[in-house]
Amino acid sequence: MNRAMPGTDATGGAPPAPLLAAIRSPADLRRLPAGELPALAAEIRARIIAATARNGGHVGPNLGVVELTIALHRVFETPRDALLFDVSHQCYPHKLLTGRHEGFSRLRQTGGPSGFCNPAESPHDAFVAGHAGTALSAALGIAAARDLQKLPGHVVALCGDGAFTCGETLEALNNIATTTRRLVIILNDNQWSIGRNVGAIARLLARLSTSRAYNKVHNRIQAAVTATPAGQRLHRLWTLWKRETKDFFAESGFFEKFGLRHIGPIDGHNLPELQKHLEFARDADFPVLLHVITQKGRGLQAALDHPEKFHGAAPYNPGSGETTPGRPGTPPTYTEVFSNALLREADADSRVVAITAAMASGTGLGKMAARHPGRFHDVGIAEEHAATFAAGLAAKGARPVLALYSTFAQRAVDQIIHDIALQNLPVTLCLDRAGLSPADGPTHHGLYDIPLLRPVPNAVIMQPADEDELADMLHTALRQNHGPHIIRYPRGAAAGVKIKESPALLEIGKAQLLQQGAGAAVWSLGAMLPDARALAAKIGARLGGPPTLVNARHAKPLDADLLLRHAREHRLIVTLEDGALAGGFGAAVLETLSEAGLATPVVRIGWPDRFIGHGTSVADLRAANGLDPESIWQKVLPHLPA
Ligand SMILES: Cc1ncc(C[n+]2csc(CCOP(=O)(O)OP(=O)(O)O)c2C)c(N)n1
Repeated sequence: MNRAMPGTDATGGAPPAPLLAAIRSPADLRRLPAGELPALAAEIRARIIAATARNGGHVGPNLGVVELTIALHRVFETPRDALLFDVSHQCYPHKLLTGRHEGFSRLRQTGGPSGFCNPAESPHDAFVAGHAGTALSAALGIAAARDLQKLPGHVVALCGDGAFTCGETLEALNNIATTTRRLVIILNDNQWSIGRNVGAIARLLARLSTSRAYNKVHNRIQAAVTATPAGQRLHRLWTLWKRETKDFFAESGFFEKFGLRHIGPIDGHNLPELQKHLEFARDADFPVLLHVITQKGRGLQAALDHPEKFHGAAPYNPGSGETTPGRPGTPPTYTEVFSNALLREADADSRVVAITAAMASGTGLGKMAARHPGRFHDVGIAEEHAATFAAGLAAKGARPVLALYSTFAQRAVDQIIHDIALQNLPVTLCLDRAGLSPADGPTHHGLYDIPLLRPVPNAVIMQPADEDELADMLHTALRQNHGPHIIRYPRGAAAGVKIKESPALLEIGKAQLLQQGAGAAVWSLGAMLPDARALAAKIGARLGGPPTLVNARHAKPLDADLLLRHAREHRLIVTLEDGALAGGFGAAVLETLSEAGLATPVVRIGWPDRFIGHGTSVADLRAANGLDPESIWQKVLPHLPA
């Protein structure tokens, strides 16, 4: 994994990095003279920019924590000490300092290092992460196990300010002081989640970080006192200082009330400062929260100018900041189609309210926020709250649309069951990235939404085969007086069909018969339709006549009438879905046939019962997991009627 691929150099086009090249492990870093560290930081930034410019990735978060990560590895000794990164999208400097710089140009590519932490990749990675808000709970568990076994070692959790909008972070905070005396929490405050951080906690942190203003004012008072004449100027500064200190000391009590010693804010780019404070935290026999102010995107002008775009960027030109344009004629993404379709619905119906959990741009809600700010809510990284909040809105007559990535919706399963479905409330859940997020990998693939939500009474689960159907499904869902209605769609370009002038009302639970044939019936869900068509063509050639082809539209409720008819009229059913097979759409087909006493053979095409890694492309991961066209054909072939 740490070898450069043929045709690429080991640094991926970054300038030479002699200091980094000599660091095989953090022990080498600790031997480096302090005077060399700024040059090392520059080398790390250059490597991050080179790799992300080529492969895409989390640019801003990583450029912001270079000095912080160097200081952490100077003070703590992984793997004896556990260093946990929340989300772990900011772990690139950590990877570069823990023996992974040689393969780093293959970051997020097939065979290269993952963009997130994973103990399977390195013993220096203490815990898997990709979802926000887990670091504190996991760190506390590790600390509790250490205490129980009387083991040596420190535990450090690095959490962004965005992570403090997660319920789980606050739940862990509530437990720390009663669980351990030795835990170091780094609050990496850059004021940004993916977009600007939101809510009262963001405001609280912003006020806390004014202690820098407090310091500045304090210094100016000192200067003014020694200057003459001080007069009014001194008085004005004095008043300001009092206000700042009052706010600061009042707010800093927030973390102290949880039993933590709150230190900071300190400058997260000042290595000696960082090292000094980290040493204090390391040696303390009480839990410490070190509040560190960093600049997201530091060292790349484009990332400083556009923090949201460069939170996680597609491949880009480091000079201009331009991302690589899509091929001309590429259809719009499903996200863009959803964004426009929602706007149309919201324009026509003032009950429509959009909700995001810190993913406004990723889920396409930016236009809604701009056009109907009063009907747009960014609740922070709080999917559970978002779902119950949507239920509350629906209970009082609104038509909430909750836009989440499929993988993050996993957080809200209880709320979808207990707060939405149990009350049959008309909430529309739009699950983007249903299917693979190839470069991000297992933490981000959206493969489990159907199995998680299919057993939920009252839930309707739809998946459009193209962008026109997505608009129809949203239109349809918003016209129901019950719910939840769940619409799932994948990352990336839609099918490229024309979207009708006005969306149509679909019949819930009805499939679309695309082709009546014989021998075998191919039932496809959503964006698997091109694969289903290709498979149907091969089956047709083999059987000497076309098979039946169906666009299922629904994973729940299934069109049982049509399915049972097909099971009786054909000798094989093939199902295709872009989701986990266990409990998925094909499983629903099997259950329906079994309950009707029909034994028609069913071949199910979907993702197997194992976690799927990261890779350069969907095609790579499909090929590696038996979902490429040839593998699909080989699975179906033995079951075709003679
Ligand atoms: C449960 C969950 N919801 C949404 C996301 C998407 N996401 C990834 S990073 C991020 C923002 C994190 O902000 P912060 O913790 O401040 O870290 P920073 O990127 O600023 O370093 C979000 C919302 C996620 N990873 N997990």
